[in-house]
Amino acid sequence: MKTALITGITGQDGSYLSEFLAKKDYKVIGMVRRNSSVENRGRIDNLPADVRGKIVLEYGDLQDMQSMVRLLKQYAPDEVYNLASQSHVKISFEQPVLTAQVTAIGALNLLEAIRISDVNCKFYQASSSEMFGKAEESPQNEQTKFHPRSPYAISKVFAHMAAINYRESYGMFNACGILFNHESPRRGENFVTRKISIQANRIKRGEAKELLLGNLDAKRDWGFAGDYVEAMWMMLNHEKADEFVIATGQSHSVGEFCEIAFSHLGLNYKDYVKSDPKYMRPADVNTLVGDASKAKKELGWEPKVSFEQLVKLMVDADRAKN
Ligand code: NAP
Ligand code: F7E
Repeated sequence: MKTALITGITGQDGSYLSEFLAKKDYKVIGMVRRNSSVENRGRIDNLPADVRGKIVLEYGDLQDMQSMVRLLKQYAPDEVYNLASQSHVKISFEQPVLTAQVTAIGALNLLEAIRISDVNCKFYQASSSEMFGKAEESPQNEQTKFHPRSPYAISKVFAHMAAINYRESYGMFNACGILFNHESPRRGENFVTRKISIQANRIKRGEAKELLLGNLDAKRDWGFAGDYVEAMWMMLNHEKADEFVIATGQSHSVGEFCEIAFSHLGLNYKDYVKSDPKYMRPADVNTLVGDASKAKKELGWEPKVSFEQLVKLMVDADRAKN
């Protein structure tokens, strides 16, 4: 039985990856940070009992290297997935230093913890399409130049380059997945897709009258999180540590997401969606679209859920919750 250590296990991807690995008969060690309530463990605690039974939660923090050395020594994991981060782009403008401490230095702390503990493990870094930012070419692939547009994206570039540097310097098996936006019914409620799927349902039920959003013209390459965590595992089980873009190859605007979500509920989004400067960013990324042909060729990875299916499954999941 293999052992995997996941940071950020309580997040969207952490829950899907845990489920995926548990079904492959891994023992999953999830690092959780101390919180005044344990409610943020809902995504893990709601997993089926046979899956939950293979997951052990342990306290630790990306800002506390000692806690990670302890876990690495205690469990000697075969694979380490670094999914933890301050992952909200707009909030990174409000907390730039904290974002850098967690998302950039936190990743370096973990790489150092692995190096110091001398554990023979493979390492996955959750890199992001936000690193391309104001992209100079379209679609973006592994060779596209980075032009990060937020404290979050800058931090991800640092962590990405640190993982590559530790591979080149110390021979560590460090793989970086440059993942484009991926969503699900477990997506955090302040990311745009989930905000739309929740509020469209509230409007349908007569509990709300409008949906306030920021930039409706921003375009993203949105896929399903369940498809994307499989790519993480494939990268660590590939013959060589490398970088891979993971994306659908299709880009849609926030407005298009609204259109499908509302029409799925028999509503016209134009009657409800309004733009509010509060949700605008000091610098936004206008359009991103990924070219995942390397992942397809070398890993055999392909997305399974289409954009329209994704929007509808998120709206349906939030409808079923009430
Ligand atoms: P998420 O839902 O925001 O989850 C982030 C996780 O990081 C949570 O478990 C959070 O714990 C944990 N965390 C935050 N600060 C921490 C710290 N100091 N120490 C330890 N854990 C900490 O993010 P996600 O959508 O699952 O994304 C997973 C990773 O992929 C992130 O690194 C994200 O930046 C990156 N990424 C995401 C996407 C996407 O579209 N989803 C695309 C590309 C890259 P709490 O529950 O306690 O807050
Ligand atoms: O915004 C626009 C917003 O916050 C998408 C993270 O997982 O994916 C995510 O980052 C777009 C942006 O995701 C609202 O301006 C309009 O252009 O859902 P988002 P993101 O910023 O793309 C990348 C790949 C990551 O790595 C990140 O961790 O939608 N938008 N109105 C809005 N966005 C939000 N959140 N809220 C709005 O009201």
